[in-house]
Amino acid sequence: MNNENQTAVTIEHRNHVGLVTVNYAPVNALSQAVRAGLVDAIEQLEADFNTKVIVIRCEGRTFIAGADIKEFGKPPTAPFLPDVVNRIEACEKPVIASLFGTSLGGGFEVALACHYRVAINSAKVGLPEVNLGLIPGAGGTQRSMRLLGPKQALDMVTSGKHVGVTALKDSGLTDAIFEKDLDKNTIAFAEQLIAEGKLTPRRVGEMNVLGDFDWQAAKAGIVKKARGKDAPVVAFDVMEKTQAMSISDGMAYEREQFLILRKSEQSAALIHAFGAEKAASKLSIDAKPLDVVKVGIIGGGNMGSGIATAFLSSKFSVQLIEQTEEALEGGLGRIKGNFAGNVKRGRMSQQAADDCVAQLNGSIDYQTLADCDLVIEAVFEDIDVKKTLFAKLDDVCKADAILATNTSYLDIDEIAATISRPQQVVGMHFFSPANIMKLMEVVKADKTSDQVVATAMNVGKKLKKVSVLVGVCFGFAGNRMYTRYGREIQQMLLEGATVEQIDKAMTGWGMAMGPLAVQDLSGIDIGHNARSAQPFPEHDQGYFRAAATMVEAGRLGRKTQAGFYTYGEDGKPQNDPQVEELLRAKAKSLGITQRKIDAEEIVDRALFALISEGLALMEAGIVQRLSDIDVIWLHGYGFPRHKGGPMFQAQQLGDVNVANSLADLQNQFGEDIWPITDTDAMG
Ligand code: T1G
Repeated sequence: MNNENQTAVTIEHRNHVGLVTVNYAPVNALSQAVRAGLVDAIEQLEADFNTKVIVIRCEGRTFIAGADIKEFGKPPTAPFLPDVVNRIEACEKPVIASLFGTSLGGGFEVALACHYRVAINSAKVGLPEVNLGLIPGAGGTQRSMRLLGPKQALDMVTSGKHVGVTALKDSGLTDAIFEKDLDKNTIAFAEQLIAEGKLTPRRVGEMNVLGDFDWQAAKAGIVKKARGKDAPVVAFDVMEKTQAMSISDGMAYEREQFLILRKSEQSAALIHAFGAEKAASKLSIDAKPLDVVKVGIIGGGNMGSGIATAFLSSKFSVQLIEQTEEALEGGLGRIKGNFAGNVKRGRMSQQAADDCVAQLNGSIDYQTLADCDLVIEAVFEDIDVKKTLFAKLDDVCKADAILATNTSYLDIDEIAATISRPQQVVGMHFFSPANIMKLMEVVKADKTSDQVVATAMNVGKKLKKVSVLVGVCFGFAGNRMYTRYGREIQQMLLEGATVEQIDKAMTGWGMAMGPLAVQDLSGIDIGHNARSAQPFPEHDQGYFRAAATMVEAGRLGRKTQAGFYTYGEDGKPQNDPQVEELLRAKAKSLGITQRKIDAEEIVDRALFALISEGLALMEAGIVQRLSDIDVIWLHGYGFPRHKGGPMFQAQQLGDVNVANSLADLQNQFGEDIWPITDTDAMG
């Protein structure tokens, strides 16, 4: 063994049990040192006369969590993982995997190659490769269908879900599940094998795939769920094609398909998304977060009650404030309703819901906020209303309380400037429904202290949100880009693209919903009323004038059964010729000549609007990194994860192509609409 292998994988002897320990922080990923160390350890112990049974166990927080993502993109180095797992399986002495934490991907493949698996009851296993645009590349498809059966294996491989070992008990995954003392119990299990003379290896690779499984019936559901992602469909094809093959032929075909996906743009995008999320959680400041236990939430409307639900679900205690007893009752009712919904949908037990609701209190008296560590306001979007409210908070809240606003657009610097402790003010911008949507923008205002920023980010982590740090500007990062995107869509409507064409082009490209269907859902009048507070920019003919036309015609969206679409009794959107007529007339009145616009132009312009605004945000220092923008779009706006995010798309095109395309758009539509954006940030 060389030095690194020696520390990553070590051997100890406990009587006749050989203990192989992987110790490679943070998650025991299968780096070259771990792979080589495992092979060396198995070979040494196999040759060791005294050793009868071998245990593979890990130090730290988890059993092996998969291939080492840091090695992706680098030339592969021997020993390759398929050879490592095959070497473990081929071992002439029984090998036991001792599972805890999350045994994922290559880590689960190692476990499947062992002859026995024992686990602590909280352990989870999974084949999450599809989340990285891949399929298992070291026998995961092959051994899972042999051991767990095709149905369970297909479900795990194509969904990437982590599954608890207790849920897989009946499928024969584990030979023992322990409630505590994993190491002690694993060694006892090994000693029992020795005592019972069970010293022949049981190889999953030598099993046949059992059951008369209807593969074709399963396919349609997998293709539908994949929603444009290639990997789950490839996984299905691999498993279906290889089910009757030998393990070596099956693994060869699996590896071939794995290597093709390794080079795909989807995989690059998904791996980028994983890294971008990890990077977004990192701060360049070094401040210790404050403890937050009790949280005040002002406003029990949809947003406030969603935020309260999120906090209660993460075991915070919540004090809800409303203006009247009636409104308070309504807010408390909405929160309790969210928990009842969770119980009904099987997301949590009645007891767990009751425990969360027990931490909820409400009042119309602001004094009850005096002992809150954090207060978040989610009241009406009006700067004067918010200033008055912050003045009250300044009076009643304890000195180190963090005072947060959930505003989507307003100037937090202006709000903070009106109170005596602007360093305590921060934006915590949740997305609706706040108890479901993963994204939270943490908005650092001019005077916000580092400690307050660190605390808000830490709270986001506890809420299991994806938190991204942004700076103050109109709409912060997400909504500012969303406005630019929406504006471009609106202009294309006036230029002659139809509602259906736009939505189809964008969903066909991968967006979760068409932008116009989204407008209908949220109510066209909401944005329109907010925008109408200012005069529409004269120079910008596209500026949300299509939306204004709909509102003027009383077409406010789903709530009036008519918006960009008309909604029948069944609630399904239908195209309405009246809409085209209204838009044609509007275009004519603005002197816009309508023309045919194809799907490619729609997607290009929508995407370049996002890219252009994203680059501007980076230049203005509103975001810390370009990849933070991708995280915001993946988690707040339904951007397809397998496309990585708007800035990943830009990077795929390259800075020269992006600069050229932006220059073309500027020539066509003018500098006011397509201002010069610097592509330097793309590096
Ligand atoms: N490789 C390298 N580093 C990893 C890693 C990995 N696989 N997984 C996590 N990390 C780092 C992560 O960047 C972070 O680093 C730290 O560990 C803690 O992570 C051939 C193709 C394991 C459930 O997809 O799902 O095997 O930021 O903050 O919430 O078939 O990380 O501290 O510097 O997320 O407790 C399959 C992905 C690979 C697992 C832990 N495996 N990871 O969650 O902590 S493909 C995965 C996770 C494969 C074979 C193939 C989670 C976690 P830093 P964390 P966490």
